[in-house]
Amino acid sequence: MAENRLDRSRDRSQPVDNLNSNEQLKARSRYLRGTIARGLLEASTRAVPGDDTLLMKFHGIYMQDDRDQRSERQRRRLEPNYQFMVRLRIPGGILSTSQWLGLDALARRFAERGLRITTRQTIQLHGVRKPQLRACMQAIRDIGLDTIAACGDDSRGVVCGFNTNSAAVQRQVASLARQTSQQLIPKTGAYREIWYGDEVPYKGDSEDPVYGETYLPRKFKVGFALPPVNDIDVYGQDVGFIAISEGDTLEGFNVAVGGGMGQLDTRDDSYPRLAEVIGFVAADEAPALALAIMEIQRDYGDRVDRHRARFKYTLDRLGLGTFCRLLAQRRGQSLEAAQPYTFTHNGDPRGWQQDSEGLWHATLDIANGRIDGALQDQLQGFVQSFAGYLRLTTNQNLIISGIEPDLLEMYEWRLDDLSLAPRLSPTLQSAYSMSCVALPTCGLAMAESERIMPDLMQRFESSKARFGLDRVPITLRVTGCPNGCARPYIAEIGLTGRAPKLYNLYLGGGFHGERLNQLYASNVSIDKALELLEPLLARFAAERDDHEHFGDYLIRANIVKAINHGSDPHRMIPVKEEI
Ligand code: SRM
Ligand code: SF4
Repeated sequence: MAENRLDRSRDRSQPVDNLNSNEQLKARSRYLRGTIARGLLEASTRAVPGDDTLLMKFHGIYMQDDRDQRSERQRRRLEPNYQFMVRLRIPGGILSTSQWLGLDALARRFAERGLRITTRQTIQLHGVRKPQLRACMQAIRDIGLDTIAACGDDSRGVVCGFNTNSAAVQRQVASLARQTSQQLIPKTGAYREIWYGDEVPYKGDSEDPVYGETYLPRKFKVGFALPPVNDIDVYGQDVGFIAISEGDTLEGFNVAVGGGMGQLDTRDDSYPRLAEVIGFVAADEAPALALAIMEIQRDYGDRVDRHRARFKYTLDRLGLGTFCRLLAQRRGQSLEAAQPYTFTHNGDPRGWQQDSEGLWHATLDIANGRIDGALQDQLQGFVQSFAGYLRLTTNQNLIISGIEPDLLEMYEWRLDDLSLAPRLSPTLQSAYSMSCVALPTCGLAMAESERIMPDLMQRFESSKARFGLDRVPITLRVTGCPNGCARPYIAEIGLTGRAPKLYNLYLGGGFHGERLNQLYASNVSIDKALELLEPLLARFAAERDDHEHFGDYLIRANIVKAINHGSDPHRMIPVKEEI
């Protein structure tokens, strides 16, 4: 092997026999083709064959079934209500008005649950049926978008934060996020061949020279944050770029590596981890650096035990020093020392914001990112006569962006006319709460998440109000299983589903996403979780220091212990490895 790889990784010259079944499937898929094209034509079922469901993820598509209907359909001896979730690739979350209207039309024509803004600032369409999948994918192409690598063992949607301090820096960082996505996505002709029906000559091993036939051991996530705003939760990314700027000049990025949320409650060697800052890189080198890090994960990631295949585990196995040495070898130089920065904000801004060039932007609060029914119509009505652009956020909201000052009043009226104005001023708690999709579409959900949020929010807000805490933001995130799709392990309060109606309660995360929380109670109902929170909120209200956050208080009061797998942003590690 070229570089003394660890033995659970892949030597590309060797067969895949000893690797896990996903690796073997990728290797025999002819660069993500499998039998997808044939399976789509099979009229006797609304499903696609087993192997193809895995391969289709690389194309941004998940096979699901309506879990609310499972037992009834089983009783009637019908196959599950199979349907597909289509996830778009929208690096940085920016859409033109015509793309928004195109997606809106697509959702009405092909999907069943409207549009869903995700925690990685893209759109998911749920409930697309097999016979319409191709038409749906071509309609997505026709509005200038695609779904390449929105899922699968590859580089996922690249996220980019939002900061109005310098519009020039914002533009540069957003552009680098797009370039990074473009550089990191798979290049196989399978996508065009299967979904668009293009005739693409098969190029064998040059189909995807960077990835090779087994792609990555697991998903890989890159994000760009613009301090002091940590809206993207940069420490939750496999690779996080933290913009360092002076006025309108983007100096470069501090680089954080090894973040990730997913864990299995059944394995001690599985854990959420925060990314660690390892150095600084010039701005235009960011896409190439992301690629170099991804290639290390490709070569050193665990391809035997899929549960330990994420980059965070590779990093812990290699050790940070060895990883930095490898990176320096591949780049031909070490990273420079990390530069100082601070995060003072998490979540999205509420309401109207003016940027450094005078343009206005407004965050519309979209509860859990779900846009259907009346809300879908209202937004369609607004966007039809809107001259700016749209920005999806990693907190599942929608920002209407780029409004000229002389049009501001007109848009305020328009939002009012369409009953959208209240979304500019959600309750403080709502702005800091998130939940994942979970039931009925997510095949991995063990408990409800999105659907319990309205009730949970109301009860939690009443609790806070009882102790005079209604003006104190507390990050609250709920997921239907331990995978952590709403990044619950960095919230001040995290609830993760364990079984129907039962959750693990985690407390003490850092308000700015800088500290992991800790398990406080296992397998509790929502009622019990709220009951456990009551005395803590009471103590917090009575003993709180000025501007102290709930998570910080819980640590100070020794109610939970601070833990950090990974980085403490105040402990930056300027790594100067010799080549
Ligand atoms: Fe996720 C799997 C939804 C962000 C960690 N995630 C899933 C699947 C596809 C379930 C499946 O594999 O069958 C869910 C589809 C549900 C549905 O019906 O739509 C799903 N994840 C989501 C979304 C839609 C949650 C949301 O409510 O917005 C987010 C889509 C992001 C996107 O646009 O790309 C979403 N998922 C995340 C995040 C947050 C992030 O990336 O910032 C995480 C934690 C960060 C991380 O990756 O560590 C996350 N999702 C997972 C995992 C656990 C990965 C792990 O390392 O263990 C799984 C399960 C897996 O991959 O095996 C998963
Ligand atoms: Fe599904 Fe679990 Fe992710 Fe929620 S956290 S969307 S239940 S995989």
